[in-house]
Amino acid sequence: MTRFGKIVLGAAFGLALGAQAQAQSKGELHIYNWTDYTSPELMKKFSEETGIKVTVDTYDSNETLLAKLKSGAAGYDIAVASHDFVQILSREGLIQKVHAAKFPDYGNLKKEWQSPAWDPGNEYSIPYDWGTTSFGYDTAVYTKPVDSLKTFYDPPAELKGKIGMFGSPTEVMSLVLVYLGKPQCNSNPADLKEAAAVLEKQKPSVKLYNSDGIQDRMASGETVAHQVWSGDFRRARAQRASLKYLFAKEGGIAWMDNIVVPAHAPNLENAKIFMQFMLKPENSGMHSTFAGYPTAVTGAEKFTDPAVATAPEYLPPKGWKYTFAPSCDEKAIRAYDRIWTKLRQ
Ligand code: N2P
Repeated sequence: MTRFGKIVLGAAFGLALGAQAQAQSKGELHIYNWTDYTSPELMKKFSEETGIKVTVDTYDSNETLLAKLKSGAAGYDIAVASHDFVQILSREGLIQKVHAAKFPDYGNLKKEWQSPAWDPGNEYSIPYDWGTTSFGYDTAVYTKPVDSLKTFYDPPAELKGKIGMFGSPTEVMSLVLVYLGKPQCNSNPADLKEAAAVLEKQKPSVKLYNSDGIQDRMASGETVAHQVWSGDFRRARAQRASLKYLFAKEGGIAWMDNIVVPAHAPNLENAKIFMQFMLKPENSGMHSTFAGYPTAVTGAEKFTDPAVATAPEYLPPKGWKYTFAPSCDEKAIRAYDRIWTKLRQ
């Protein structure tokens, strides 16, 4: 037998084994997602329908996701990144193109979310869900009416020492800039000085800076106010009825989270199957019910629990001002990091 023949035979044998293994299992999918953001029921449905076994690992912020992928962590097939980080991840070569516009159900995406500014042509990503960022607080502890973010940046006695802040520099900076009425992705020294001063002054009133575990801290009363994402706060409120999410007069931040595929994902085809699964209204609606956020998929509403879809946190009130913070340039990111490092000393 020629050398060539052996190789071909070897390959054929390998294929036969592969096909046999496939009959039992369609392989694996490793998801890296934010905490409290992956519905176990939905993953069960995905596995039942596709035969793909899912494992989930979690993180607390876009910065953690970025650092993890930058560190060369391999093994993840799916990650979820906010809109402003999709561009950073693609620029750094940390995620790969999936050409989502070619997926059969691509048209299920609402027109306004197709080909977004952060990913023209949806080459890298499909939107997962969107929400807003503000503060939520316990009206049983702080009983006066609240309409301003000032209550949390310059808090009254009742809230001192009991406030939770995010553990993410970009998310802490974007909201304080809204409070001050300053532009996002700001590297103007005077604006940054002002923002840093607000955060330094607030610091003695802050119990912790941590984006993980907010639902538990607010539900248990460990913190009585927290910087928080809208849908996560709804879930805390479901456990403690006196909680209230603030749509502040200064406005707020909005974000769209997106499903992306890390470079070198070991199960690229399964990752694409997952993305397509999430484009089905029924699955998207199940996700919405679990996480408490509207999604970008047409018809998902029909499958979203009405109690969730009508919750006050679910959609911002008409006329409320909110900003999708853009992806910042290096200069702003470095400036935010300096403020953050000093704040956390
Ligand atoms: C995690 C929710 C993350 C939303 N529970 C922030 N993009």
